[in-house]
Amino acid sequence: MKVESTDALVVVDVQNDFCPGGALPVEEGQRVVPVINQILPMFEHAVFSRDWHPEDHCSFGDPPEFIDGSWPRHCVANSPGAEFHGDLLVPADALIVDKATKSDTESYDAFDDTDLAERLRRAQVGRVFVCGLATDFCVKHTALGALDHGFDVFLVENACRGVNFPPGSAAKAIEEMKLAGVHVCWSGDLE
Ligand code: VGL
Ligand code: ZN
Repeated sequence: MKVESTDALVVVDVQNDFCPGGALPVEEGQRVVPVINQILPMFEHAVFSRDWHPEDHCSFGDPPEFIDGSWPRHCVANSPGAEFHGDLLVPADALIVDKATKSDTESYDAFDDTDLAERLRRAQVGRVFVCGLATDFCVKHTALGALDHGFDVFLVENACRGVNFPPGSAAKAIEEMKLAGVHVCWSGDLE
C-alpha cells in the first residue's frame, strides 16, 4: 500500500510512563518505537499526541485500580514520565497535540477538544494512520475520533500495544475499531 502525500501518521502517546519502567506501563510498549521510526519518513504529515495531565487529574486513583477512571498518577505535564520515549524520532516540525490537560475531564481521543481535525483538513489530509499506546484506550478512541471527523482511518497494528487489562481487551479494541470502519494494516504493508 502506497503512502500518499495526503496521508497523516498519528502517533499516540509514546511516552515514558506508558513504557516498561513507567507509571502506567504497557507490556512491550517500547517495541512500537522502532516500527514507528521506520514508517515515519514515509509520511509528509506526522502528528504526535501526548497524554498531558495536571497533578490533580480526575483519572488518578488512590489506590489505582488500573481501569478507566482509576489510573496511577501518570503523564503529569512537564514531568519525565510525560516525555516521549527517548528513542522515538520526533521531527522538529512535527505537530504535537496535548490532551486531557484539564483536571476535571478525561479524554482518550486526540481529536477531542483539540484543533487536530481542522489542522489535518487544512493540510488536505484524507487518510489517517494511527499507531502508538495504548491500543485499548487512546489509540482506539483516537482512531474512532478520526472516523467521526470523516477521515479514512487505518490502524497500524504492529505499531500499537495495549494496556490489555483485563487480558484480551487489546484484541477486543481492534475488533471494535474494525466494526466501526477502521482498516487494519501492518507496517510492512506500507511503502
Ligand atoms: C491512556 C490510560 C490513561 C492512553 C491514557 O494513552 O491510552 N491510557 N491515560
Ligand atoms: Zn491518562
